[in-house]
Amino acid sequence: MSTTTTPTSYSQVQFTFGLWTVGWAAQDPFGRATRPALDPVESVHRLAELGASGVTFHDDDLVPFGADAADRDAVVARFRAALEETGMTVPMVTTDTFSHPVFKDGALTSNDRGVRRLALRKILRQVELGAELGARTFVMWGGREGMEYDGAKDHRAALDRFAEGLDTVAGYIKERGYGMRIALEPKPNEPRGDILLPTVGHALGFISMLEHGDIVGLNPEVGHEQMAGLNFTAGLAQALWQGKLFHLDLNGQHGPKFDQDLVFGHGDLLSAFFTVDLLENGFPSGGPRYEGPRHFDYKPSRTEDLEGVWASAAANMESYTLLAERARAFRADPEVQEAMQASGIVELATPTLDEGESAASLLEGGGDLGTQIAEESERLAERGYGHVRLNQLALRHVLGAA
Ligand SMILES: [Mn+2]
Repeated sequence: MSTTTTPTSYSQVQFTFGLWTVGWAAQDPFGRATRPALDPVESVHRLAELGASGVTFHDDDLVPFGADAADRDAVVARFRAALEETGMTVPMVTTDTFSHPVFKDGALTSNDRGVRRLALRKILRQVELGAELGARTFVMWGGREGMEYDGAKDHRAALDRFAEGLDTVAGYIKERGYGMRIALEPKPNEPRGDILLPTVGHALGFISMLEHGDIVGLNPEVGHEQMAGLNFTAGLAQALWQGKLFHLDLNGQHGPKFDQDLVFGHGDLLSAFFTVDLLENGFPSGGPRYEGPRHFDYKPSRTEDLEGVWASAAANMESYTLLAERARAFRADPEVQEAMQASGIVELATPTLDEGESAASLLEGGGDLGTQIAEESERLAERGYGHVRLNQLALRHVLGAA
């Protein structure tokens, strides 16, 4: 890593990591773990040294499943001490409602009412711990909320129960005054054949049906959208536009295949560039900005030893930092600004109708409408937009050739 691009030189950007990322021992459906389990306290120290500002975790990542109250308190006290020693924060927590066999048919949407009630208690218990540690965001990834077969769910009832569960948690957060917001994490499939709320768009639509939807937003993940062949930056942009980008998961993915969870920037690099461009520079026309942590949800590849784990954690921050530098230079480049002007990107921010103009007045103007539309279409169709030129300028900046 070169000295000018160490993550710590960009202290204004908050980099955070899930304990389950570096802590993944690399077991997969075909093979055993290739690395030993990591002590969360060691991860806090190592990540702090590398320049991260915080960690996030599922309940069971920190407190072993089944631990009694005394063991839990001891684990939390030791973890807290590590946070205080390093200055690391816990801006987000989440719940594991997918590992235990009890969740094989889902958690909040299991066909078994007893499982749904148990899931809620497990989730609410983690809300308490999150509040205790000052978390502002509570992520909910419904990894098992889904099915392998279309006939396995009554979808109306499943969506009702999903909404009921989320409203119960959101209502509790409000009632207790925790000031926390829930962020749903869409994923199209894996581990279930199909998962409910598979994309950013599905989740945004679903939130509009909730009673407490005002504190429910999104935690979009790069790879999850790309697994569905979707444009991650576009999904991120819509969540931001709707005031629903509460958190995010950065990683890398090579198109529609299993969830790779590669290092950020190691998948679709140009897409990663435009993601960082949006996060660091905002929309070209201004508007809402994402101010939260840059959170990495990746897996150090199974081929890596522990040294490789820490190198991969640093690689995420380096990728982001390098892309942020390139994105700043891209927007500041007069040639890029001119190309954006020429391509109509600036003009897109101008409302389509004039002040006081209406749909009816748009139709007025005399003459034959059919002929007018045909003539104007010919005239307006002559223009070129120059989007290819603009993309080549982006590529030059990404490659450091601008
Ligand atoms: Mn993933």
